[in-house]
Amino acid sequence: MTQTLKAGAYALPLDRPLVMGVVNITPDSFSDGGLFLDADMAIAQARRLVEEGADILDIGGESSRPGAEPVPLEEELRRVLPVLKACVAMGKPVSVDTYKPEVMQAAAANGAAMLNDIWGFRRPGAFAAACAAAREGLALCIMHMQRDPQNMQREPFYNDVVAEVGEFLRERVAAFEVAGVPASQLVIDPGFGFGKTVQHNLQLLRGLQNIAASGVPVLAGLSRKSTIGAITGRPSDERLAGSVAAALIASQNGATILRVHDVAATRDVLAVWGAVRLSDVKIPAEQ
Ligand code: HH2
Repeated sequence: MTQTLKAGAYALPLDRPLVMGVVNITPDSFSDGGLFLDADMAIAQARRLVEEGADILDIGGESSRPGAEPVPLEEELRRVLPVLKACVAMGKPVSVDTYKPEVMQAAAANGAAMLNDIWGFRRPGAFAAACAAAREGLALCIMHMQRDPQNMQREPFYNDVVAEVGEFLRERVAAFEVAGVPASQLVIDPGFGFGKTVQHNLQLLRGLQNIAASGVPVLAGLSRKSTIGAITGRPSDERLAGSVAAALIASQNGATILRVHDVAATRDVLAVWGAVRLSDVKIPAEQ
């Protein structure tokens, strides 16, 4: 039977990787900062991503790039809520990227299908807010981060990054299960680039199967990140090919949700992989 992720009104089948399109309503995100700060621009971008085939939208009002400044609650709500409402009306599940319990609450009340927390719901009040949202049917994405966005890239250290990140995620899943949230509403994410060196990110990508072995769906976010830049030598707006390569490898190694800025290209790459992997894919008649 196909595994599904329960996310708000949606039951998302996980028999093929899902593409999560990113909309950052921020002035300072590392790859698209300032492009969609205006609500109308953000909504237009979300519509574009849906047209390109996004299965899920992920909207965020605070950048988490290394050294980013926290955004006051009122400002985050002001950025996120109008865009959330418009995206919900597009008929796709919408995830809200936040660590603030008040934003989680507002997201649940305004139709979000998922909460995505780079802190793994460890900030004060976040776990309780996430459990309450899960009782209303929302999915929760638990991400691993070493330290915090201010300090995370100052000499990250692990004895065994795959084992330690896997252990952290298993513990968080267990905590939610004890609190009554079923694994069918949970997603785990190793947090590429969050308190990790390029080597750590590569080890995690190589060892992703170990993290996926827990059976909880894995989300991977490598799109345009500095690891792709370090490998290719390219600035963030020229990392498309590197990013889709990383998304493909993540899928092959067990990721079922790919968080990306470039939806169309990612879908094409995954379609080719799916056609090779699955014998029952319907290919249009040859031209
Ligand atoms: N990466 C970013 C933000 N949120 N959430 C999850 N679950 N996984 C990720 O890898 C992840 C995330 C950073 O990317 P982006 O949103 O493009 O940049 P910024 O944080 O600067 O807005």
